[in-house]
Amino acid sequence: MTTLLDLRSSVIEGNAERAKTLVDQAIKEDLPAARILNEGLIDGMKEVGRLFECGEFFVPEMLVAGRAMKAGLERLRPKLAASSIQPIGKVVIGTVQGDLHDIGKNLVAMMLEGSGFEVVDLGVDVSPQKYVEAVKQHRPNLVGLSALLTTTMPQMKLIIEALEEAGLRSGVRIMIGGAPITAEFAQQIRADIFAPDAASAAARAKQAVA
Ligand code: B1M
Repeated sequence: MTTLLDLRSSVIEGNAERAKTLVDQAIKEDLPAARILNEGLIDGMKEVGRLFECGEFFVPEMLVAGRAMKAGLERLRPKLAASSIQPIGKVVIGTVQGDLHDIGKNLVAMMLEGSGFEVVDLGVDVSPQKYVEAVKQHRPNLVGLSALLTTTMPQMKLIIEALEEAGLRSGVRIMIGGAPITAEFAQQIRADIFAPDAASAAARAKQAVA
């Protein structure tokens, strides 16, 4: 499918305007949102990661590719969220302290919205204290933690401990994810749910509140 291949290239080239236009075009062609997401946007970003790993791309290229992916995702948001009616639960989500990666987290947030959750997005670089305050304020069913760096993974444990110390742990389910996160790690730090991608994050969150 040419549109999806062009969309993938627009992410790799970091062309945000073209990414938006191509998402619009794919929607007009009636392509399913999941294909636009997976074969266009996510595949493009995977290639960017590969090019970075083999030294062909550097941080600036990753950054512009990230912006193009975000621009495309924003365009796709209404289609991803189209199925939601009444909120089935509330999620507080963020990227942990020290970590600025937010594309995967945004995608998870959109899929959760699309599955009917009310989502409170705390953004990136979120401290344990900020999570504690957000849980007190919003009383969510679920707390979502995202980390993309091996150096920021330990923050997840600190957040869980902070929620325990504040007496809030038993009232929420904690879901974690991000490229370096595994089910074993989730078990080690006593998170309740691990999800390897946005689609399973939404499915597991739904199971958790059922
Ligand atoms: Co960064 N970066 N980066 N980066 N970057 C990675 C993560 C890296 C793997 C690249 C590499 O070396 N191959 C590497 C980490 C290595 C490691 O720790 N082992 C890396 C590095 C080293 C860095 C810097 C340190 C580089 C530097 O400055 N020298 C720096 C750190 C900055 C910081 O955070 N403090 C840095 C910076 C950046 C940019 C700012 C340039 C940019 C981020 C832009 C942005 O997010 N707004 C960036 C990017 C774009 C990447 C790569 C290329 C792509 C990440 C991405 O968006 N993927 C990435 C390489 C890679 O992943 N292959 C890389 C697409 C996204 C849809 O997937 O985020 O995995 P992902 O999310 C998935 C799942 O993981 C899961 O669902 C999502 C959708 O399916 N998921 C969850 C995510 N969160 C979840 C939460 C859940 C459940 C599932 O529940 C709550």
